[in-house]
Amino acid sequence: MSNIILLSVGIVGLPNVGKSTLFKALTKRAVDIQNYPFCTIEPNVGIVEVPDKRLDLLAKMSDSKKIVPTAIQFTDIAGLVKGASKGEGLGNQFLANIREADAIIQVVRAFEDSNIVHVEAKPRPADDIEVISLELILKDLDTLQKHAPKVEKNMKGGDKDAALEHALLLRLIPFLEEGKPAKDLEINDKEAEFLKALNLLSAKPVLYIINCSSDKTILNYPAKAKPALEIDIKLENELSELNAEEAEEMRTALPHPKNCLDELISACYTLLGLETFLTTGEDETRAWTIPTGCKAPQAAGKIHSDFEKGFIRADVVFWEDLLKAGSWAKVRETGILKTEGKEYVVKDGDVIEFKTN
Ligand SMILES: Nc1nc2c(ncn2[C@@H]2O[C@H](COP(=O)(O)OP(=O)(O)OP(=O)(O)O)[C@@H](O)[C@H]2O)c(=O)[nH]1
Ligand SMILES: [Mg+2]
Repeated sequence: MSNIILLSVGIVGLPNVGKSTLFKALTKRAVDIQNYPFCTIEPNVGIVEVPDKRLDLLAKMSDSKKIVPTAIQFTDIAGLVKGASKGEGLGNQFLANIREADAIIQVVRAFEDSNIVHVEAKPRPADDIEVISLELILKDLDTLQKHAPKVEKNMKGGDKDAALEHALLLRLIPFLEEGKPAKDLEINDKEAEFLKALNLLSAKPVLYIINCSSDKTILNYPAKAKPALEIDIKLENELSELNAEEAEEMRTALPHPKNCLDELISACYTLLGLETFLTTGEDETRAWTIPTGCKAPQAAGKIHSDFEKGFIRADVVFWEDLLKAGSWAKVRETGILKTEGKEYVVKDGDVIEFKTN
């Protein structure tokens, strides 16, 4: 199997804020698992297609037998409570689940409903956000307290890297102690490597989902909770139970008829600095995930690991130009198709045919 990136996003938040309801809504559109044979699926793990209208259009043009979209893995994590970092509730289990995620969705309840119990008696979005962020930070401090003596020992042994890491820790620990997440610390490339190896919880990018009921007052939430999407999770879950036509009809009658779940999935992609390139042919039209700034040979390596070594060139056309022309032969004829070499940086929306040996 090739080295496909499968992003994993953990859904966190206080108990009873709508995490599982959001997870249910998202996983209604579960992918054909056969395309992702390397995944072990547990009840709280779901793999969800990344919606991409470009795929349908290109597949139609190429008369493809199948469409293979990219996917994101969501993990529904049980509610975190104050003290989780010290093992409160199911603390350690949750935190281990979060550690495996590439990014975090924090669900914040922003509506009052006396029928739905809130752990702190009443939802106060700003405080609720703080409780969760702080637990992640406290856990990180715990991790660093265990890690720092090792770094110090290596530094004393004359290890140059350890000295650099030690300097980072001298800045990072007080930063966390001020209640700031590791992701907000300004660091250089070398320090980013250390941070990556530490896999801290508060270093992961966060998307805030503000759960608001359309028929209830939306409580204020802090502007620094960014990026954020306002979603009526209960409504989205109800819509996800209808067939596509009925859901669309219901949606157009709403004050904000946009598809929030599509938006959420795309936002996760952006959050992680990822892009998509496409391949299309009679067999399949397919989307491939690459990190922003990826060069052509590495992109080829996503399709098959041998392609990276054997890379000769990439024939590239932007998806819209290909559709306008109507066929691969047409873009070749008219010179719209560009031949690119090893240094080409792949762009989101490029349709590519790789030549390899
Ligand atoms: N009115 C309203 N109720 C909601 C909404 N989202 C969730 N609920 C209700 O809130 C309750 C808790 O929802 P869950 O999705 O189970 O919450 P959770 O965050 O997974 O809770 P834990 O797993 O216990 O941490 C359920 O009774 C939901 O029906 C919403 O947008 N509006
Ligand atoms: Mg739940």
